[in-house]
Amino acid sequence: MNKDIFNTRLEKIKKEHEELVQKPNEELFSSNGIYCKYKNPVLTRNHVPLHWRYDLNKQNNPFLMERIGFNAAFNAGAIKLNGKYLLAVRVEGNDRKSFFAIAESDNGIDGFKFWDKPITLPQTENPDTNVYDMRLTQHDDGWIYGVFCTERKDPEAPEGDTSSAVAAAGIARTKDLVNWQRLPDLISTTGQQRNVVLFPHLIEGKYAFYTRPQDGFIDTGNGGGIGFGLSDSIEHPEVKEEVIVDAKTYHTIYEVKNGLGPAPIRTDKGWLQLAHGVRNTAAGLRYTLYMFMTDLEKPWVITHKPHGHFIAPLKDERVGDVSNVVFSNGWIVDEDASLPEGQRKVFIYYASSDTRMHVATTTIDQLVDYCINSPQDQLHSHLSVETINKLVDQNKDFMHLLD
Ligand code: M1P
Repeated sequence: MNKDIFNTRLEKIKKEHEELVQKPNEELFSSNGIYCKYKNPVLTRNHVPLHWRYDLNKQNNPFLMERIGFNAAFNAGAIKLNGKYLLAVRVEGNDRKSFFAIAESDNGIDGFKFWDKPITLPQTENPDTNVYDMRLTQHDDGWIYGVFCTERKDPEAPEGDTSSAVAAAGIARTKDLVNWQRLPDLISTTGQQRNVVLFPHLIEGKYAFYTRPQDGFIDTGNGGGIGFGLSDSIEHPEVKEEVIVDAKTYHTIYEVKNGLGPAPIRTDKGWLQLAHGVRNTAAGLRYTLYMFMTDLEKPWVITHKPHGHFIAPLKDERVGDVSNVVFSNGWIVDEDASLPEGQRKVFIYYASSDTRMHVATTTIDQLVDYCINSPQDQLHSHLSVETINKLVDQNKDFMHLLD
């Protein structure tokens, strides 16, 4: 009897998992023309390999029950390596601990499959309680760096406070995403850090980091804004001074806080930057993605910044563990994709509501056009109306196109 349960369940579980992993994705029509979203998420908790979840020995597990449960697969770093699209996924167990695992696809839009085992991340002398949101940077020095948030209980927390935590930027490096070397956590003088991103080149001979200084674990307090600072060394990373690249600002989509997404993409017009912005609402925090461009020589200076959000949570994306959130820390510029000469495809990987991963595709040309030609946020309603009216006037001679 138990043997039947085991075998019946095994066949069903295997079939469902295989169908999910093999499910073809479908590009959706984009009315904004800036990027295309896709019908299915590229990764969910159900993609987690069966051999991480079930004890497959019938003797030990006659009911074929899940022994280890997984809650979410989200906030993935991304890189293309040896012709494969790879995501360094934040996988979260039912125990709330997240860790990193690599998922691989041949085309970047479907067929993502986890490698055999999660990443074994070496520890510093102060072990991480939780790790998440790895940004991958292919650096000129030949290493691939993973910069992530490491969270530990606040040693200053008063007795009975079992929630207060300290966030810092952990750093590890690898050549193959399998074997990782852990470096010390980034030291910064501006409080806690999350959303830290390593810039791919040295600046003035130093390692450069985008940062997000914050006073507390959740609240950025007097800190906040996307910062930028230099470190003499990567083996002893320390940023002594941070300049603010993009400050949090009243009545914007990044009023409460913001943070850089993946490492920026170089174009001949400047660095393309993707970030998340957070605002408060009666229904809680709302996270959207926005873009800006920075100067080629001074990647801490913004040159263009379209108004408002670039990607917002829509439909099913709006609901999950932490609802009304989109978050991105990974994108891939595809040098090999079959586009007309000179055009490069971009795969933007984003998570919705701290639950699952999606992809959106576009090109460098579209993103540059979007950044340069979209109006800026003028910070007042009447100026937004002026901006709209300017477009309406410009369209005067073309209105017949809408007949
Ligand atoms: O829950 C939404 C996001 O919250 C944090 O981001 P930030 O530090 O900008 O508030 C992170 O925990 C992130 O992982 C999460 O998606």
